[in-house]
Amino acid sequence: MKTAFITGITGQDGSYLAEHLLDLGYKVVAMMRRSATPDTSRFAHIEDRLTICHGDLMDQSSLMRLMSEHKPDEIYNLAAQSFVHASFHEPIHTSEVTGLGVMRMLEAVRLCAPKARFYQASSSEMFGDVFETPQTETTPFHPRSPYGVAKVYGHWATVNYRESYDMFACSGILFNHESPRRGTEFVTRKISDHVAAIAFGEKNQLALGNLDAQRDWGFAGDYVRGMHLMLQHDKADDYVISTGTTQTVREFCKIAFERVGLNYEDYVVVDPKFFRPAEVELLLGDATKAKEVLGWEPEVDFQGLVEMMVDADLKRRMVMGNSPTRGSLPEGLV
Ligand code: NAP
Ligand code: G4F
Repeated sequence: MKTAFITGITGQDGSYLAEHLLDLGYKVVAMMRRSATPDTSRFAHIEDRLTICHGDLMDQSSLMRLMSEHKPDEIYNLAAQSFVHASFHEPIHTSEVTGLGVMRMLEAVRLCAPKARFYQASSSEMFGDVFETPQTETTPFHPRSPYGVAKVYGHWATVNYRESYDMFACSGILFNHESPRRGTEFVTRKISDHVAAIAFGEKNQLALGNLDAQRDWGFAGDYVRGMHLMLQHDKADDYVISTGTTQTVREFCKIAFERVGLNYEDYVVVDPKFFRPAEVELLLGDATKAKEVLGWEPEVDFQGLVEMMVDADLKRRMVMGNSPTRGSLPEGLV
């Protein structure tokens, strides 16, 4: 039985990847950092099948200890300070975790588990002020946030360790991917949760920032399959994972509100406090390489993703015995 080691198990992707690897028969060792208020809710349904361990991307010795102890076959480095907006307020912390944290992981792997295959969670945010559209593995980077800068560092550290030490190290350049388990600070989940709250009469308004930003949004459950496929190939490489379609935040709002029979224009207001010092205006990925080399394809489209997220936030309220006071429930949920 192969052992996979995941950092970032409390996050969105950690939970989907752990599920996928357990289904494939892996032993899954998953790392959490110490917290006074640990939140295991995203993986509670599979917790008894995981081996949970404690470590922190800020602490080199913990990473080396865990690599020596578990000697994993595959390592998925998903942990990061991943919220772009917060990276403007906490640029040093973001650089430490999201940038230097990757180097700490690579050193731990090089010294304590050099035969392991390593996956780095790189990001389309690295393209930033894009040089070309669509973006591919060869598009130059121009990051627009401390988060993006830190991800570029982590990406090149991964490439450098592959070239310097012959390590099997892959960088997955993943475009935005969402799900009902997405944090509510990110725009898609903020919208889906507010749509449900508005339908149930808990809220009257949704305040957002830049409605014209365009993103290539996919489903997290599809994207973790891509991570795993990268580590199964006979050659370590870098891959874009994306849907090849792009929509605005406004379009996300429109479909999400339509799902409950409401018009987004009646509820959405723009609040400049959600604007960023520098914005990434347009992301659109070309995942041809992942399709041709790995056989990876997304299964959930944009409309399906929005509806899945809104429905989940509606259902969460319905099981608590609450009833909607505005609009109408989607047919399948009535
Ligand atoms: P997420 O939900 O924000 O999860 C981040 C994880 O990192 C959490 O488990 C968090 O733990 C952990 N973490 C933060 N600081 C840590 C530290 N110092 N030591 C150990 N763990 C730490 O992010 P996600 O959406 O699942 O994304 C997974 C990865 O993919 C991230 O690296 C993200 O930057 C990257 N990525 C995401 C997307 C996307 O659209 N989702 C796209 C491209 C790349 P706590 O719960 O303790 O905070
Ligand atoms: O949902 P977001 O915060 O995601 P963003 O900045 O694209 O970053 C996400 O995707 C990256 C991949 O490209 C990941 F690497 C990163 O870890 C993260 O998962 O914002 C999306 C867009 C932005 O243009 C933002 O300005 O939505 C715009 N937006 C408009 N109003 C808002 C809001 N974003 C947030 N979070 N909150 C708003 O009220």
